[in-house]
Amino acid sequence: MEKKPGLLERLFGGGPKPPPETPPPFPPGEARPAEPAPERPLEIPWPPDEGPAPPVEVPQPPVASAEERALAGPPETTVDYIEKVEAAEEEGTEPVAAAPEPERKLGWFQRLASGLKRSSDQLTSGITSVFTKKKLDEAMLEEFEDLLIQSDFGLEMAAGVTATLRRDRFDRDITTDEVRAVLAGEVRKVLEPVARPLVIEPGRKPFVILVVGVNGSGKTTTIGKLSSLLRAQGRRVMLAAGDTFRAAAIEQLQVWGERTGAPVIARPAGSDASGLAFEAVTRAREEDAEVLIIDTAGRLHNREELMSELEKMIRVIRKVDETAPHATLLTLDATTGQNALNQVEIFGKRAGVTGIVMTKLDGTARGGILVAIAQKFGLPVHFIGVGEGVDNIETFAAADFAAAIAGKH
Ligand SMILES: Nc1nc2c(ncn2[C@@H]2O[C@H](COP(=O)(O)OP(=O)(O)OP(=O)(O)O)[C@@H](O)[C@H]2O)c(=O)[nH]1
Ligand SMILES: [Mg+2]
Repeated sequence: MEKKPGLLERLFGGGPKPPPETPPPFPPGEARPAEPAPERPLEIPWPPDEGPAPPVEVPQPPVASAEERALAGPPETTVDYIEKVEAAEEEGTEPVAAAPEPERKLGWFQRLASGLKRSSDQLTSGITSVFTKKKLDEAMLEEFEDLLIQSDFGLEMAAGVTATLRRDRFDRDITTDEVRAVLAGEVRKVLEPVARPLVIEPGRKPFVILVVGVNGSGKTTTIGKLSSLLRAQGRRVMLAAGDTFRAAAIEQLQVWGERTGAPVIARPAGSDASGLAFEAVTRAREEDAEVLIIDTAGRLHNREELMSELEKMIRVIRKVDETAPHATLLTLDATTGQNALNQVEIFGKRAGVTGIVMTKLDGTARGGILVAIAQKFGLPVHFIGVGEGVDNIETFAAADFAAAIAGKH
């Protein structure tokens, strides 16, 4: 299979540094000792070995008025973000890549293919039942178009693939393998521009990542997986339990923090989420974290007051660092199908989403939705989630995803 030049090298190259096994003590609340810190490997004690730091009361920031908000300007656009990422990539910045060990790399495609199995099985059996005759005719093309629409690829993609087949193969012999190859090729073309790694810009410290999405879309789990990847790269990571609604949500993040060696900034359930975010960015800066990942409460994109609350959180984060959040990731549950398109649209407008993580691709036959989203919005897709475990995250790579979903193993 042909690959984008150097992609694997970019994703897997340069063996990652393991996090320190037994971090020396670093009492919570105390300032980090000022010592010269080499970029890697990490010698700075991180995280504290006494568990997450207790909540610290900080003055609540005043809420920005409408005028202040207008002066602050619109959130950063995707184009700006892509330019920044390209600049960082040119500088040789290491992207966050899912592949901590060499063994992982060996089974990479197999793991991706098994994660996408339900989608590819549905397509494969559909293709087998549509392409029953040797010569390609109009009826087969129409049925194939319907199959792609039912598999959530979107109208445009379905029409595009069918048009390619009609143009190149009409009234000629065709095998199901050839159909799969054409499908994989068309999917790849659409996905290639959006398959962009998450790059931690070196000039931004802490690099603040805000994670947003509807209820249960996989925000907290994705944060745990990302924390693990970043820690495996030897980075100092801090997490913020910005879902202050539920005690269980705070505990869930604290467990991920403990598992991955990242301190968690939390406040008691019911606290103000913006205040927590303000504290987290302040603490991450004071304590020299490289990456701060802020969890948020799940919210339906059509609940106006909850979307306003998210905007407030972003405004308050900007009071500490006007360039933050540096990445706003939207987690999308692949099992929700077409509704994901509305989520991208509204979270994109209200929260300035810079990249997508599509989760639960392992649990659905609707993986085609990722292609529909790529085609409609062109937003970067950084990762896909293919299971509940800490390792069940894959760096998004267009050609591999296309081959896996088309069942072209
Ligand atoms: N199969 C599968 N399950 C996943 C994946 N990602 C998350 N989950 C599961 O989906 C459920 C919800 O995940 P959470 O991470 O709690 O989702 P959330 O967006 O934080 O949810 P709220 O905080 O309630 O809005 C959990 O049971 C996760 O284990 C994935 O990629 N594959
Ligand atoms: Mg959550």
